Amino acid sequence: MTALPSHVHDLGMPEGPSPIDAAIARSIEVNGPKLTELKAKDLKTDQEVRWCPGCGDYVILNAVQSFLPSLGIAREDMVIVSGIGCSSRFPYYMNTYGMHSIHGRAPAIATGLAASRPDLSVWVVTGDGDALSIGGNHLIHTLRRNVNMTILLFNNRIYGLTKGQYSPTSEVGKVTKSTPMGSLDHPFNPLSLALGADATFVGRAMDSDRKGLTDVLRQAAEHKGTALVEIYQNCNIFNDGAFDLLKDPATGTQWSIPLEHGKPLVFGPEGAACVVRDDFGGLRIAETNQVDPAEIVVHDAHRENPAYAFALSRLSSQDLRYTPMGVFRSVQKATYDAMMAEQLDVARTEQPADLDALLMGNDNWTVQ
Ligand SMILES: Cc1ncc(C[n+]2csc(CCOP(=O)(O)OP(=O)(O)O)c2C)c(N)n1
Ligand code: SF4
Ligand SMILES: [Mg+2]
Repeated sequence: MTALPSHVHDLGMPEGPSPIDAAIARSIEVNGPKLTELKAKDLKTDQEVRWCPGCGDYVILNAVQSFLPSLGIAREDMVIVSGIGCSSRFPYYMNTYGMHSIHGRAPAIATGLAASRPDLSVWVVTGDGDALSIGGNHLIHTLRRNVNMTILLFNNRIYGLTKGQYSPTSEVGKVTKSTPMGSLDHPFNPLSLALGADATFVGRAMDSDRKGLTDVLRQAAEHKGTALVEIYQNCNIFNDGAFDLLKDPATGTQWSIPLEHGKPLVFGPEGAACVVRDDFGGLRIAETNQVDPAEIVVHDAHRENPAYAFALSRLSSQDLRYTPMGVFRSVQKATYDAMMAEQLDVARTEQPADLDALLMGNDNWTVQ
């Protein structure tokens, strides 16, 4: 195998301050520390919020506005890029920089921004249609490149903005305006998809669970590289109650598996159920009193091999039974933006700039 050139990182731990530290340092340098003392109200805008009353997007907006100030980043150093959809109206309601961009292209636009302005805290807000239908290709390539940004994927399992067509996360058999006899498509599991692209940070949270959502957001924000957070979001107009099985206190504890790094995967009323390894390298659910405690899997979000996190993502079925919630995977790998900056430094310092030579290239002919 050819050795990497000296200016290219191998896949070890990235060096230097985290993006948040860099953004804070710059913000303090430019604005002084006082401007970073934000409150949730400082992040609200004067825009009329156009979501339907009762939409899950409101609670996510509130959670994000309450949480972001704790990062200590100035408003002008935060950017929220979205695509198209109800969820993608998010930047209007955040008093930060932002861009309501093109359908499915938010990760591409955010990639350009994050790569050229590593001092910024870059966030993408997208929906299940925006991210996984028209934007599927952009999403997977951003994840594999590990560009430094946090992607919030609001999954309501429906196209909300266009009034209720089925989406790539709708269940098989879903009856909608565009599938009057029931959807025939097998849905994407967004986290399995992301892990298949070797995403370095993958998490899942519920819109109405302020504590759980904030906890995942914090870990995602601190991550160096692309963090994907799937947020189950209720669309009370076109897909109401989609996540009630997990939200209802009577059933939620039975079917949700809380993920905490270093803790055994025991869940359900009185810890009656647990996660153990199956015979084929995957995971399966067992009754806690039927297995040796040593067999119970201890959650390790930092495992380098994505196979474990992938197996976790496959525990849940379309009907949401056995749904892990929390951080599935959080590993460090060199980021695209840092490596690109290094290449640019090398190009600037080691190779004299010669525009004519660049335009002519190495191979050219004169046609007579
Ligand atoms: C190029 C293009 N194709 C299709 C549309 C129509 N369209 C707008 S939003 C949307 C899907 C939105 O679904 P999702 O991303 O799940 O967002 P939600 O409204 O559910 O939050 C579609 C198909 C469009 N605006 N532009
Ligand atoms: S259509 Fe659904 S997702 Fe869109 S604003 Fe209304 S409730 Fe929210
Ligand atoms: Mg949607």
